[in-house]
Amino acid sequence: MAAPSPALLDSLAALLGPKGFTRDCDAMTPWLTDWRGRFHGRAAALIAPATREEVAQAVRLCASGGVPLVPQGGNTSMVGGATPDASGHALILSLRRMNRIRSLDPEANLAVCEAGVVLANLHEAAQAAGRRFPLSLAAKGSATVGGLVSTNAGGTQVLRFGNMRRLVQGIEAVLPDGSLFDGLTALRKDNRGYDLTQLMIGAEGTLGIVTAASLKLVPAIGSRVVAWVGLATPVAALALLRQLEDRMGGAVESFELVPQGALDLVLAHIPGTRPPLARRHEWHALVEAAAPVGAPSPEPALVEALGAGELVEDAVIAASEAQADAFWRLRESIAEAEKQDGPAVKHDISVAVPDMPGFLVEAAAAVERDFPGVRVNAFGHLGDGNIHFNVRAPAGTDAGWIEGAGAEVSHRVYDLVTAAGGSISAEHGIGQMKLGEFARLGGAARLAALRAIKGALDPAGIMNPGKLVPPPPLAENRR
Ligand code: 2HG
Ligand code: ZN
Repeated sequence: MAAPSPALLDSLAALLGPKGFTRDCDAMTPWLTDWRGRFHGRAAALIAPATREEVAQAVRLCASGGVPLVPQGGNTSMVGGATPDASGHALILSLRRMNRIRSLDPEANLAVCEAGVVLANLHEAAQAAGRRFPLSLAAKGSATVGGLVSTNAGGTQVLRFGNMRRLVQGIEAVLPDGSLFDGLTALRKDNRGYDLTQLMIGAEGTLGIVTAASLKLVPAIGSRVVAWVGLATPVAALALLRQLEDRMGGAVESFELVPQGALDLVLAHIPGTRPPLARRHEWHALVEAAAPVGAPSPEPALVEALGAGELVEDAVIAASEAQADAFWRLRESIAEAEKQDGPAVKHDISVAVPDMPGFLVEAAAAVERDFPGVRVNAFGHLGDGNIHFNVRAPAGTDAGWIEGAGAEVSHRVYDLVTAAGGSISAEHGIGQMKLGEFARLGGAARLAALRAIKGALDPAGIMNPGKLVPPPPLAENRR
């Protein structure tokens, strides 16, 4: 792939103006490294179009010069999905200036948002209109709609409302040749062949640039109740979730598993945090149940359900919104606390929900036995069968561990996941971090289909190269 010529850079600068084009090192530096500081790249320029027409023209210019583009929103990828390679040939295409909510229609329960709308801003706007966009994650203050779409983001409310695939009604995107696909439809039924919207969701920017999405809204929350629960085992945790669902149905919106070790990390590194329960427990669950405006509060049902049976070792119900937020802060700070603590390898994995408790315990024992000194930190979305099976380096190890012994740990974890019929990427995508493991374990049919789709839509390979789609094996390359 080519570096942009001076003439191409001049054309882009003229098209986008000083707010939309920079080659200044200081301005570009924050966007050349991922959130975790694991991947570092270089770029020939950072472009930030303000409209879909500017995106389309910029893509057309880049396509004519064979110049790679790396789309970027909030730069919160966990897998290096928005970081360019080291060649310095790519342009970062930031969507952050496209941050308008074009419409928010409470009657239709739809919000049309540009790609750069920050998730927390969408939450606020929906709430002001008596609605809710029911997808939430720790990075909500920076993550943008385009990135959420492009990674099929999940988070802490998937249990009830599903991930982005379920919440996106349609998208608008600039395809690799610069043409504009307008799929911002309000149609609930549409059978015109392949579903391009679904194809672009989770494509990690490899098939084009998502410029806007039409997102489904649900009724605003009237009342919520948040509980912190102490438990002995992940088996008990999943059994409790099923009990709560039996008693409370769809009111249970979140059920997050937190081991004592993860809580300890948060308490050690995140200022102002306190343990919710007096005693230590091997495992904890953060539970949230909610009801729409006008419906009875779910609190009595949750209190009763937690009090029944033997599963719960101890539990506390948040007495105020502030306490509920404090419980959530504990959960949402795990990634930050783990980062501050030292090197770790992350494995964002899934297995069938009923298999997860057993997998979790057995895989942790196997990894800790085979790699002495490492510490498994497995937490997250138990009800979705998606756990962040992270493995912390032995105490005192430096960051070099990640690429060395850490890579062997990952290899082992992914083998265990694959043997259990699971996925090596449940939530964060493949990016550049998992490309090698995806090539190894993705399966011939899946990988061939991915490469064929990529080749058909982006034959020059300019869209986010080096992410998601592993190059074909060498033998096929030579043919
Ligand atoms: C979460 O669920 C995020 O908190 C981050 O997906 C997970 O840090 C991680 O591995
Ligand atoms: Zn997660």
